[in-house]
Amino acid sequence: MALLNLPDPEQLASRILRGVRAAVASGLNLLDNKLAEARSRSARLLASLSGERGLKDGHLVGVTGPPGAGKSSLVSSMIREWRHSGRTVGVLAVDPSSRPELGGGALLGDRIRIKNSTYDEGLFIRSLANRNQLGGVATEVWPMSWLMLACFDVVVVETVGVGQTEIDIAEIGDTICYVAQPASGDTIQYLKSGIIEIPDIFAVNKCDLGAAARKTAAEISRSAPRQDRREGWDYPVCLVSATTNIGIGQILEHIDRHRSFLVTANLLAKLRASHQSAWVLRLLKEEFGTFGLELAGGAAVIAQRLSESRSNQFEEYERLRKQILSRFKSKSSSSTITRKEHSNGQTIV
Ligand SMILES: Nc1nc2c(ncn2[C@@H]2O[C@H](COP(=O)(O)OP(=O)(O)OP(=O)(O)O)[C@@H](O)[C@H]2O)c(=O)[nH]1
Ligand SMILES: [Mg+2]
Repeated sequence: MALLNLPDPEQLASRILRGVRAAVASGLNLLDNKLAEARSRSARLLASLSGERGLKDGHLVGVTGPPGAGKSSLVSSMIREWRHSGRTVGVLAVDPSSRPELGGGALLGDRIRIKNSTYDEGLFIRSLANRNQLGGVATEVWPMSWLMLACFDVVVVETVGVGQTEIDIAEIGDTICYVAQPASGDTIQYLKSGIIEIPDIFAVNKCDLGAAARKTAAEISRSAPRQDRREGWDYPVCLVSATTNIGIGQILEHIDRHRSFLVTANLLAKLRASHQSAWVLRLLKEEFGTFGLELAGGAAVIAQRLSESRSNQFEEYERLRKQILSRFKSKSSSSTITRKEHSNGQTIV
């Protein structure tokens, strides 16, 4: 019965590509559905969407940083500017459900919603409770952001930086923006950790507070040089204030400049393809475990196959899934035969 309620993926894709908001919402629900049939339809949906926009359009921006740094306020201000310039925006706000002060609900998007309260066709916000950590944020969020990329010019994923999620966001976004809280222990911790390697742009928010913000910006600028620095990119550190609207234009310029940098350096398509492969692997592992991956040749072989695949990776995911399932079946039927032989006494000497 449940299958009857699942949408036809190809029809849904064409409605999403036309920007029908109800279709976007229904697509996100499908991606969120863990039933086997829903997963298969999700892969078909993503494959249909990818065909149109591929690996080159839109901009996927990850915004991360410590709790209360002003990520949502900053995203709100950025949305206003983007909408002014006529760009459409989709937002996924990931809320760790373990934060009791937020009542465990999905509330991060609320501040954005309140600030941009007038109804706007060109803005779509979805709050996600980070329901479980199985597979991390990226497994759930990446396909959703991919779907939104099919119909919005800019897609923002906001996550609270709590260790692993920062690593996860690096596997989702084209451009990662870290929002720092002035004079905060979190930022110092951050600078000391290897996570400093992840962001492309640093925004020290609340610069209306004065010296504390300038000091934090200087600390970030002075911090250890990145080992994996991308040649040609300058990792800007800027002072902004979301509430008084200082530096918003500047941060948007950096965000656009980073995208142009990726395109010019021929990195955007590669980055997205590697994010896709990582997601396919994670999903297969979540669904079938290490044993399942072994049935398809093991993680290294699958990663190789995905990187060499000329076809769409979502279709490749479907093929791998079917391959693993059929090998599961043949394994279990061959073990049944062995048991029968034993019970017949034929193999017992
Ligand atoms: N003074 C000042 N306060 C700010 C600024 N930006 C945000 N705030 C305040 O900082 C607090 C947290 O802002 P949020 O935008 O909810 O921060 P967040 O990082 O999204 O918080 P979480 O999602 O809960 O982690 C709020 O009280 C904001 O009003 C700013 O530029 N200056
Ligand atoms: Mg927030």
